[in-house]
Amino acid sequence: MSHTAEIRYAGPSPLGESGYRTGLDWNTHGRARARAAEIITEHRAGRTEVVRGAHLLFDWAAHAVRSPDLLRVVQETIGGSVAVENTFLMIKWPGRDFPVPWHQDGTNPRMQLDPELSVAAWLAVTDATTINGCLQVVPGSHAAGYLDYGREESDAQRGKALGVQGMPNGPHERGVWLPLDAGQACLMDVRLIHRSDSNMTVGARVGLNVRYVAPGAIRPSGPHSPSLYPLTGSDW
Ligand SMILES: O=C(O)CCC(=O)C(=O)O
Repeated sequence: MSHTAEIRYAGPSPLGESGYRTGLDWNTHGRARARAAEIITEHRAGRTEVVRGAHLLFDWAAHAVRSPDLLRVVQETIGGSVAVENTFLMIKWPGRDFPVPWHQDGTNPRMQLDPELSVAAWLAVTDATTINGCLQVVPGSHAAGYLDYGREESDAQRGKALGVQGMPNGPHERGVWLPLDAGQACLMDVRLIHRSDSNMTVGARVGLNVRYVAPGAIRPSGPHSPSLYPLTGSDW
């Protein structure tokens, strides 16, 4: 089933021409790796791949979303009042087919995010490399605004991801890999097109995806609005 973007929101990004920013830390390398070891131990038996709302379930994730370096830059980008709209913990296990198709974080059948008032973050809990499934982004792709998308064809238990229509099923000639060490993070415009590959190594890759919003960022498609998790400010 395909979806047409309700509002395109084409235009410049609060994160500049590339539409993304690296060089941020959400934790020390050692602490992030120690956390990853615990997560891997906890989820190994069930081979859990996606945990939605991780900030509501795990203390470490609730702390991670408010880590000072990250939150400072989020506030510089979208303003002083910040809430978490959602988080996804993603574990790519060795030997599992788990590519994430090209997509934009700020649009789905339930809502659209205003790109001036929202920003996505990806936090490396393990190291993320080109071989174990780090992100690949298309710089500047935010400028065209939201694109039409459809659900991927997959029978994986984790559910079907949303993919931008007309994108190749794999790397893109204009794509840039964003390898990160455990403890590092990147910020992305919510319209930036990005993807990741399956993990081809023998160890698990763990990442936390966070969507931050400012008041007024969410345009719901139906009667239900997501419940927000305020971090700063009093306008909620
Ligand atoms: O963790 C990944 O590999 C991809 C995550 C992602 O792009 C997302 O959840 O929006």
